[in-house]
Amino acid sequence: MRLFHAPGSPYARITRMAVIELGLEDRVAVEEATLRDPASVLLPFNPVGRVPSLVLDDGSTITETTPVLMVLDSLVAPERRLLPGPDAPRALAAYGRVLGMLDGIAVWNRELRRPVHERSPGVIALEAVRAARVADALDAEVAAGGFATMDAALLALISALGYCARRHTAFDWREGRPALAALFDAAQARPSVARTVPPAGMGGTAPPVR
Ligand SMILES: N[C@@H](CCC(=O)N[C@@H](CS)C(=O)NCC(=O)O)C(=O)O
Repeated sequence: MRLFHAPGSPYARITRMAVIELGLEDRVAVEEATLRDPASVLLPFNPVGRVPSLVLDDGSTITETTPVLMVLDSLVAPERRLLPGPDAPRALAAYGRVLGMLDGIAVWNRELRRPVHERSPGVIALEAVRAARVADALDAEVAAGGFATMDAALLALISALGYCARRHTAFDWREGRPALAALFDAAQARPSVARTVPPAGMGGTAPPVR
């Protein structure tokens, strides 16, 4: 299998961390692709052109983070799987919340990558408030003992916060959220986290957004 990613993508990072956590590095080749590039190696496999994209041995290409995680989980024993199911509603709710926060942060970041005169102050304000509101809730959940298990919710949270730390510094998520900060700092020693740290800066391989 081939997992296409971009080093700065927080969504792809979730799946790259999953490959390492699940011990699948000998079965999944992790390959870099350029984004918003008509010559990208990704486009023949995925016309959407987004990462993560997982190309299976039968030629199917699985896109979007959660379906990719479903396939990766299917390769390991049930007790090792990362995606929570409906039998674990708290973990499933946590995963959804983090993905929702990340979606909002991605919209916010996209605005900041536009030329200043093309930015929407309204969208930026809305997403800044949304991100702060979710981060406050997540900080309370962590303080109450949440996110204590290695699962997709924790990987998504570490990836979202790591994205802000390295590529979306407009969001000072640490301020007033000590539980989140402690969780994030403690996670940095895990090989899956340490080996997938995104490059600093907003640009990456993608051209500016218009
Ligand atoms: N909802 C998607 C989001 C994936 C996504 O937005 N990936 C970005 C990188 S962080 C991308 O590939 N962007 C390229 C583009 O928009 O053309 C998922 O869950 O995987």
